[in-house]
Amino acid sequence: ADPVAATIDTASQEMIARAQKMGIDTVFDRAVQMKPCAIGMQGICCKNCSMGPCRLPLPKGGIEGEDTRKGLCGATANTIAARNFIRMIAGGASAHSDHGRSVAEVFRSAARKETDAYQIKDVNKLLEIAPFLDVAVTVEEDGEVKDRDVDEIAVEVAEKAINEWGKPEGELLYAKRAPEALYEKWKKNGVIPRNIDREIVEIMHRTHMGVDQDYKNLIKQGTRAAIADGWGGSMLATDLQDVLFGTPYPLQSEANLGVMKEDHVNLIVHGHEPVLSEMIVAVCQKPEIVEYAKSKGAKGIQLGGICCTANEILQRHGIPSAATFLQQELAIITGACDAMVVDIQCIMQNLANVAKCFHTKLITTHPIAKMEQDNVIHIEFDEHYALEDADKIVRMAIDNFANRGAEVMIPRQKATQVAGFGVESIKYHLGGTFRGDYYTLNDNIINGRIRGIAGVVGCNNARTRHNEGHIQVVKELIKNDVIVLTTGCNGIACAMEGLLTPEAAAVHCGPGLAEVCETVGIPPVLHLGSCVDNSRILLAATEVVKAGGLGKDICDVPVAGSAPEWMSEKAISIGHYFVASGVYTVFGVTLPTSGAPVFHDYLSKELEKVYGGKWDLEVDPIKHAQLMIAHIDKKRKELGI
Ligand code: BF8
Repeated sequence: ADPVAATIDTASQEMIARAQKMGIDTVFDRAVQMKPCAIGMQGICCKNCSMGPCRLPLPKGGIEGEDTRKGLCGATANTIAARNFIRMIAGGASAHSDHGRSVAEVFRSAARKETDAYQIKDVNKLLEIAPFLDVAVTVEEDGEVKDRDVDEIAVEVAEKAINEWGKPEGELLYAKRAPEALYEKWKKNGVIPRNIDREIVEIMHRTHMGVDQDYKNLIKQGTRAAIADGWGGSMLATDLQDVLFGTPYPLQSEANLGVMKEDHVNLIVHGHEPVLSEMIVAVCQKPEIVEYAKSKGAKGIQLGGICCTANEILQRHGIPSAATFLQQELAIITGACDAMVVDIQCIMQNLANVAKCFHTKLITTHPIAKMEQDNVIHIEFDEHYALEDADKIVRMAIDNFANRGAEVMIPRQKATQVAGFGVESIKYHLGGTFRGDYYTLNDNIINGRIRGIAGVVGCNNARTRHNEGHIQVVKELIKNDVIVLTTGCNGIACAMEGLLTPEAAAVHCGPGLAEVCETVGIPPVLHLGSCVDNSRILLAATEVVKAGGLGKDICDVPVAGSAPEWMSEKAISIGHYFVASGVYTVFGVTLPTSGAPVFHDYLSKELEKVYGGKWDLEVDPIKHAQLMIAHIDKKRKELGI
């Protein structure tokens, strides 16, 4: 791969070139060597039974007249594309939700006081979410209303929360956190999730050979599972993480490979669940551990994060973000990564091959995520021995410091970032006690200083130039006075570009947004955390509705969503719960629906009539942002502002 064509980031360009010189292949090289399957890309390859795979390519020049394509069983292109699409939702929703379940289980251990490694850090958040889980925070005793014991509330919240994954009856409790109009819409259309796991299982059933064959009915189940992700598994993950580890609040940090330090032990944590990374952070702060690192010749320990683990420990502790998804191999290619510890999701198997070329210890920690290569060390992380396990991992990194070769080369590039935003801090910065919580934000949207709100999120994808889409879309939005809420790898990309600083307002924003950001002292792009924290965007949008003046439902608000460089199934689930929550959502790169035009039109036109949100695809970043702005303007017009 040509390093400059592969990425806009000069630190990454240096590392790609270095890898090539050393004869080590990275994802950027593999993307050039292997082209994707044109049929699979269009979403019309069905391999759900062994009579196939049946492939239904779209004829060149499109379809004239009746579309007679069908698989052996008769499945049409629409059915196949819809099946594949909702299986992606099932994959994404299960990843987010299983993560949420792990957190809920650790939370239950903490609430029952079975572990001393985890405690309840944010009692306010616990009390705030309890009523949504049907847990009372007060009791009546002797005719008097009294506060209930917090420990008791915690145990009940834990049990009720875990119940959401598999309760035999009733409906997802958090569905009622949505604006009433949206809840009613879901109810009317029969898409309120029953429990989180069931909706995912039902997708696997419905897409089995010979079951659901109507693309509209298939996507309806996709909608129900996606809502169970966004307003269920992901939202519970976010909430319980906040209760356990603290609700994020704005703080300053740095981003990009340049956060690694030559004279420090560099320990990189990569993956998703903060249950592990929180413990690593805690151990690295212990004076005896720092002393131990010094005794081995290092000046200290430099922690860095990759992917959403980066976002989790950034938001709560200010630990710098070392890399986006596509830079993970490059972190090892610096030669300075003494250990990389991974848990689940977005971890490339090739890390093990790259680690073989250096001294880097690659450590897997999760029972459901192991690697086959023999240089990988597995230390299974057990929440009951969390600190001991974390201690073992950190010491392994320290002991490995002395084994570095001569080939250390850390790129110098890093940028300052202000991160740690959330529903609560937006309340503080753009709310006010005067007229409701989000009054200042709404007021500035109504008076036009802020044109609208965009949620720009998601992955990197080696099929498109690394970070180019992210940065161009975000810059175009803020230039046009649209405030951006970011999560996931988009957040890291924006941080690397310096967009997560208050100073970025004067340089990149339109006059209205610049004025608001400068007055309040916030960046024009607010980092809300990891991909499960997209639930924060849903709740922020709900707060906007509640604050008044901008309609009765999320679909009334001048808001749009985007994932310019998506690649994972999780992104499809997120995209779909955004759409089902009333958000116009544009994806870059490609959508696996192009081979089934009728199904594609259903997603990008018809769904809007049902939920108020719809899908769109636009590869060109500027046009992509302009589509979002046009939608925002349409909503403004409808509101008469
Ligand atoms: O959940 S944005 S590449 S890191 S999938 Fe993965 Fe995509 Fe990054 Fe986190 Ni989200």
